[in-house]
Amino acid sequence: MIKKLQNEFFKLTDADAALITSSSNRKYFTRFSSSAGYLLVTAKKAFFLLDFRYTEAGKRYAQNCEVIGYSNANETLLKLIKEENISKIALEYEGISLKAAHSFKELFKETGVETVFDDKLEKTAQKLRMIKTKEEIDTIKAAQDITDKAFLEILNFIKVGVTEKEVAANLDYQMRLLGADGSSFSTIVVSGENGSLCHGVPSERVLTKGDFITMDFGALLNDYHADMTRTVALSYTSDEQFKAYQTVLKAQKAALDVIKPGIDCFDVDKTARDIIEKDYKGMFGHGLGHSVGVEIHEEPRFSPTCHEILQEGMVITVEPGVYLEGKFGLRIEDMIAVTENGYENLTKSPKNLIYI
Ligand SMILES: [Mn+2]
Repeated sequence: MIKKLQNEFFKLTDADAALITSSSNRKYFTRFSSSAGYLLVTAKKAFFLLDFRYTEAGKRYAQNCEVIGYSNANETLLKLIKEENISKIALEYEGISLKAAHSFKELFKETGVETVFDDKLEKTAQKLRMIKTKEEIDTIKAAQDITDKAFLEILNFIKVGVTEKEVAANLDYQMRLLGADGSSFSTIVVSGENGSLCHGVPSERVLTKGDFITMDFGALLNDYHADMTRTVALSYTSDEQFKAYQTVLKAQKAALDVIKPGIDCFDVDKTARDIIEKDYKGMFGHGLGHSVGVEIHEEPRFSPTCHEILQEGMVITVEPGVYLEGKFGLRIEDMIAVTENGYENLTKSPKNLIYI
């Protein structure tokens, strides 16, 4: 990954080094996750500065870089800058605080080193991260496999009388038992009238007959995220619920049908949105999907504002929903990988309406 960054970035810039501070880019380029650290990249070399908590593990697991332990980050950075004859350093654009950007600028100025504030480093990293390697896709597949298995398990747990919180806890537990490192994000379980809260927090609400139960969850594995949503019905559905479900399913299938390299992300979103808007105007207020990788939400997106063109190797969710305020809501989410001629659906769970 670092080789790719070196090849792409130093063609675009007159900086002779890049300082990567965001945890997601550190993780992406070194395959090593840490809560703090600095990755200094030049055209030929890469140094990963880590504090005592991570130095030994970093030396063991971080890839394509030299790990250097530090007790004083600034001193170690300045020493390296001198040794490598660096005169101009690029910082990231997003993922760095204004405070950190200013203090780096001041620090570097002391030694006559210029700081570059543009978005080239950011954009290069983003472009690389959009296209997943086979190894990355295999990791996401393994994470999704755990997620699918946890879904089958939870179907045995859901019954009248259990709470949303209990369902969420059990989903998390099942994913852990199946080998996940954790959950990709705080598991969402919303039921009944809570279902219209797309990203609602699981509550003490007790499941009752006639509920739609929406579960949005995913396993985290080796720093890669899985993400899926299913809505199931407890015992029975009203005509209104049934119709809404069929509409969302139809919209999702239609969107999936247009996915292949060369298609504008906007058009995939529009395909699903047009179907839902016909009967449920204004009730599908979020984007159709987002990419996943070392972060749960990455670029590109299936949304009314994203005009990125689909390419082989992108991994994106397709998650239409309908939310009737204070009544019920539902969402169906699959995660797909764009292939040479179309896509592979990484989510294997059934999506015809399940009654428990
Ligand atoms: Mn999602």
